Amino acid sequence: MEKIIRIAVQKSGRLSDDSLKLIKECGIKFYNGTGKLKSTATNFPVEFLFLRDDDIPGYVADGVADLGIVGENELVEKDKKVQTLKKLGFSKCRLSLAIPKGQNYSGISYFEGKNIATSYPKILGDYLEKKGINAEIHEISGSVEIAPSIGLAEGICDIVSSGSTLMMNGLKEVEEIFTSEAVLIANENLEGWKQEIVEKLLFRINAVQKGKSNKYVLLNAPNHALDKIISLIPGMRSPTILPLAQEGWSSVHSVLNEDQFWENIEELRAAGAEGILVVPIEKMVI
Ligand code: PRT
Ligand code: ZN
Repeated sequence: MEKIIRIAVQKSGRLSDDSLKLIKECGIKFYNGTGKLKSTATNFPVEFLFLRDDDIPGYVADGVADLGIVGENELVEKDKKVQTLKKLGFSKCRLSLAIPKGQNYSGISYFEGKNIATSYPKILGDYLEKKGINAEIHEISGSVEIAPSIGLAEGICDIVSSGSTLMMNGLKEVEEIFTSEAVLIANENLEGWKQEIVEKLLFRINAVQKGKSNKYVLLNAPNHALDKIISLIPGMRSPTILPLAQEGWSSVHSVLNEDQFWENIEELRAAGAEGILVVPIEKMVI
């Protein structure tokens, strides 16, 4: 049997595009025809299963899939035994409690004895227990935000991103109880050869992530300012210095974290740097 691992990704929804984008950025090619539930990569030993996100933690825990990409909210709610290998930085959102906007909110004790609609009974139940609040949890699978206006519940606990869904439904966010982003999860008992493939995949994901948070910086500087400028943009090992055609000037090339660039930009200019270019990096291996 050919040695390939299986990754479960969301078929269609808020995780799908970014999951597939990450896989493509890792240089993995596959055919993703509409309606297909399975696809094998052509240049990496991996097969994809396209599933509903709710099913991903269970499939990975059972070993039907070796890896999965899923939101932490879904992962914690499903409470399956899997390992989290990596935070992926996309599909960020929060799980919050919200109440009708006309109500006065006095703090978490507001919810004592109240009825709260949610699709996340476990996360909400754990939170309320930790806070010592007794409330009735009303589990519904969708359109949670309309529950208060139809008299089904006095508050809700749902995923919030921009907050506009809450606003459109006359609700206000009063407590953030959980923050979430997409994560790469794995079965807890991967055989050695599978782990080797997972390591290769993680190596690529790390290179993509590092590339995203770093920039390639090119600038021109008078030679007398080079020491100062090198100290501001030290780069991976050290910057590249190339002489310009104009006497007394050099071109400095370096790699640095985008935040570090913004922090140092004034000092760079004050030191005499000019013609500064900042270029995206596709992959970075250090
Ligand atoms: O069909 P399937 O079961 O696979 O998908 P799904 O409908 O259950 O999930 P989907 O695709 O909507 O979301 C997948 C994951 O994306 C979630 O589990 C979260 O981890 C993450 N995510 C990020 C979000 C949001 N942002 C989000 N805004 N999930 C849902 N929403 C919904 C939320 O439920 C609410 O209705 O968007 C609305 C709020 O958005 P704002 O911007 O108006 O605040
Ligand atoms: Zn779902």
